[in-house]
Amino acid sequence: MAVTGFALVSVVLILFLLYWFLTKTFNHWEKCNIPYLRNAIPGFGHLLPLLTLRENIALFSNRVYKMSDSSMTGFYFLRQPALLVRDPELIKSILLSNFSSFRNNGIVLNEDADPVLSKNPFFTGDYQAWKIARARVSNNLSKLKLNYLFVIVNDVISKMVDFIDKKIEKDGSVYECELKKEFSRYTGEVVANAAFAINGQSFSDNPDKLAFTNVANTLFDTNFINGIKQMLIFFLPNVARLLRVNFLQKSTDLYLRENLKAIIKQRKQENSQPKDFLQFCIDSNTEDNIDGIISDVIVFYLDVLETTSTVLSILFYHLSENPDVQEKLRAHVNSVLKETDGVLTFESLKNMDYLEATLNESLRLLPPFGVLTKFCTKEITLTGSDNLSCVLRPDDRIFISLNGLHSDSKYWPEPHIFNPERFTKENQNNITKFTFLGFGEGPRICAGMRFAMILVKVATATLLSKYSIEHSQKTKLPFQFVTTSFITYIQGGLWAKVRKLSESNENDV
Ligand code: HEM
Ligand SMILES: *[C@@H]1O[C@H](CO)[C@@H](O)[C@H](O)[C@H]1NC(C)=O
Ligand SMILES: *[C@@H]1O[C@H](CO)[C@@H](O)[C@H](O)[C@H]1NC(C)=O
Ligand SMILES: *[C@@H]1O[C@H](CO)[C@@H](O)[C@H](O)[C@H]1NC(C)=O
Ligand SMILES: CC(=O)N[C@H]1CO[C@H](CO)[C@@H](O)[C@@H]1O
Ligand SMILES: CC(=O)N[C@H]1CO[C@H](CO)[C@@H](O)[C@@H]1O
Repeated sequence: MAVTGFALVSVVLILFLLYWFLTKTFNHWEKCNIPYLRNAIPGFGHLLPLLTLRENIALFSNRVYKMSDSSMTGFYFLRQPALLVRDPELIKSILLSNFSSFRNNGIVLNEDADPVLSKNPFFTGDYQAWKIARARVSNNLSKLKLNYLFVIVNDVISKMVDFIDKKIEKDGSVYECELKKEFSRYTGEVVANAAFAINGQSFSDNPDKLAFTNVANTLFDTNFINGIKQMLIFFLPNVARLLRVNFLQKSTDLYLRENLKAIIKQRKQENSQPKDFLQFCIDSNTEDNIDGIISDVIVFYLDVLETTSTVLSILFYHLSENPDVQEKLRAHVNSVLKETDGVLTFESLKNMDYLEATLNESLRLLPPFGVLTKFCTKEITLTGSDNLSCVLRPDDRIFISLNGLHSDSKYWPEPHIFNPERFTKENQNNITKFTFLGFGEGPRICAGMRFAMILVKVATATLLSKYSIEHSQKTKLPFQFVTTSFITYIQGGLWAKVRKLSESNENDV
């Protein structure tokens, strides 16, 4: 009897202690006097919809953003206090003026499980490691090098034009296509040509099983397994470390490695040094640093292939739905091209400011990364414009919702309307600083922004001067976001019809 009583008391005590442990941090925001989300679940905080893949981090942050009006909203990331920051002044402080308190992105990959990806500046945790990784990318995308890459990009887009022409010929007068898939051919081939020095077979309907294009597509597959992997890496990094979960599939890693080794060897034997991204990486690494070369190349691969094709698909979707903007943009592009006798040059891209405005407006409406996550790295007191004030300590997490900011009518009149005029020179002063974060801001702003703009401008200028992009009924509305990825993907894809402009139109150039 006494023994059972003792056991019972012990169990109750243990449960009590467990409950206390799992919830003891949950009074943090109350104590700080910051508005916060209610109903935190012991041990999980507010992450349950994310852990069960019902919502991704971007949708979650957007929902929290829309719940209140205050400069910050607290919630619990598992047991850890986390803060969604809404106030542009505070965002400026985090991304720029007080960067030293927020040096780390919230996602750090494990070096053992992901030897290559962990060297990507985006995923490096340690400040020194980040600085080195960042310098490498920046150096290797210097202006001179972009000039060389432009030649490759231009060559790839002409292959895409041939490809589309064939499709249009075969299908009759229009080619109806899923835009993300089509632009992955373009970005995939740029990566294959510029970084792997191979024909990626991206513009083939029947690529070899081992062609670059097939292997590349395994990486960002939005299947359930990848969803679980990303979820573990982002939200339960300790579990991910224990299980040695890797972001880059082993087979993809192996394929990339083998190919690169073979190409590097061949270049050495033939003593050839073409001006492409791979050669920049070879030149700036020491002889035997194959891991360094590979990781540099793969930074390029990830960011170019997936992000830029997503951005292009979103941009072209908006153009297909907004024929008046498309007409204006085409006229703008044609007038710039006219100055160089219809030939697209590296220099002429600089003059396509309306094209850049259209890109930014498209990024505003549907940013490929819907959220920025940061770790506090040094204690700091944040005070919002509404006088809310809170002390952040190292390891507290910060979230900035791009979707939330970009669709807030406080900063963007009629936020759901696609209107590139917002970003033109005349109107740029209307934009509240730090409310447009399509590329991020501050020291960790997208390291590939200039190259991304080149990729987008070359594709858009070339395609708009040859085709009209029209509405397709195949896009499923209203948008349902894919929840198994942190990148913005729309269920069922973004569709459009591509029609060749009549010769007379083309001659207007
Ligand atoms: C239009 C396409 C692109 C968009 C919208 C985009 C957007 C972004 C955003 C929002 C970030 C995070 C900034 C932050 O954490 O504050 C980022 C980081 C980064 N991006 Fe891009 N990106 C694009 C294309 C590219 C390309 C083509 C490259 C490389 C060639 C690239 C390389 C990087 C790198 C290395 C980082 C990490 C920077 C750091 O943490 O220091 N991006 N990008
Ligand atoms: C587009 O956004 C980028 C990043 O914020 C900025 O540097 C650039 O000036 C913008 N361009 C236009 C035309 O608004
Ligand atoms: C914040 O505090 C300052 C000084 O204490 C005061 O002047 C200001 O009106 C307050 N602002 C708000 C929004 O309460
Ligand atoms: C920018 O502000 C000016 C003056 O306040 C206004 O006339 C104009 O319509 C605004 N432009 C946009 C795109 O909101
Ligand atoms: C707490 C803190 O360091 N705040 C600084 C953030 O940045 C602003 C602007 O540069 C400084 O004035 C603050 O002192
Ligand atoms: C990609 C790669 O970029 N590698 C080199 C870039 O430039 C730096 C020099 O700043 C080299 O050290 C990198 O290896």
